[in-house]
Amino acid sequence: MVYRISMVSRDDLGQLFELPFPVLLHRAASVHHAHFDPTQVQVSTLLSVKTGGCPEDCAYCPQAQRYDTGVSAQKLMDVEAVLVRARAARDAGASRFCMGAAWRSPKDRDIPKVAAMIAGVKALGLETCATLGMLDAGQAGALKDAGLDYYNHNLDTSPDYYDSIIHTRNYQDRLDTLGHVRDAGLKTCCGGIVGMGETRAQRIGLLHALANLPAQPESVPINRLVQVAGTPLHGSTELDPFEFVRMIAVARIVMPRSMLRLSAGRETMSDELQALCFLAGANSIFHGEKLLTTGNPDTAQDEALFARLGLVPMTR
Ligand code: SAM
Ligand code: DTB
Ligand code: SF4
Repeated sequence: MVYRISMVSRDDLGQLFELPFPVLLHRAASVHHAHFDPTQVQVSTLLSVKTGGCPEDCAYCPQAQRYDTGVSAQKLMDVEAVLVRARAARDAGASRFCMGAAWRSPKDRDIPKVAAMIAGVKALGLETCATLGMLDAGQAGALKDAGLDYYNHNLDTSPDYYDSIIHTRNYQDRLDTLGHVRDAGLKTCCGGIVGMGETRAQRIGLLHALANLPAQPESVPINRLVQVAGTPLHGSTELDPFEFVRMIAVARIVMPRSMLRLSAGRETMSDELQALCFLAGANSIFHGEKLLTTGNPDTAQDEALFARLGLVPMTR
């Protein structure tokens, strides 16, 4: 469990963002080296176990039923089919397997099947993560009992930008789920998305919310918006790539012990930009041709990048 040492203020965060780029990267890399082996990057695989047809209105999401994005709704996968994919991920070098479902929240009747998936993936020796929407205390406990290591539930953005992005559940709902996750003894995977038209102050607001949770999340995914036609955020102004690196660097400095995941958005990043993200403290990627519904770099391209940079997949 990672406990917060002291409050991180918005002013502190603002000052970090304003540091000259080489100074900021040096600070972030120093923090990274003090807490992790900087040559190791965790390789995770994502699988959408229940795709599309989601009733929520998250403005970035291709799986929301209400947007015409070409994603067709599918029912919850069978356990054995999930395990086939998990075995393949393990054989391709993944040490972590994350199962995602396009739900507002799971129904209690879904939990036994999801629990069987988790137990089966865990038995393969993989670290397990699930992201299924809002949970109540009983559901969080059942997932823990099944062998779940991490639960992913993102704050997504700053509290003061949230209402521009999602209207079907509020920030407090997210904080409540994160509380149930912690109380059940699960590790928290919680981050957000940048490049949604937010200001730097709002990116700072997201990091402020994450770093000051009652316990800092053990895992922090930083997603760069994948713009999907049909979603309200399609056509958003692209974020300056150096601002994205700053986001990673500041996250690394204020959450020194968290796994920092370079998550969605890698498909449109250059190798050089990804290298800067690793230098700034990112130490996990999703591997495989697909995230949940959108594309990800080719496996061979990632392997070549690791070789060129002298990086190795983290072992458990
Ligand atoms: N339905 C569950 C929920 O929202 O909590 C779990 C799955 S949801 C797809 C998991 C996360 O994926 C979201 O919280 C969001 O941060 C990220 N995500 C979804 N669409 C994205 C996109 N187009 N670009 C970047 N990140 C995205
Ligand atoms: C997270 O923060 N990023 C991942 C994971 N958690 C589940 C999901 C990214 C999804 C990108 C859009 C898609 O592929 O549908
Ligand atoms: Fe549904 Fe999750 Fe997508 Fe929001 S992010 S629309 S809750 S699948």
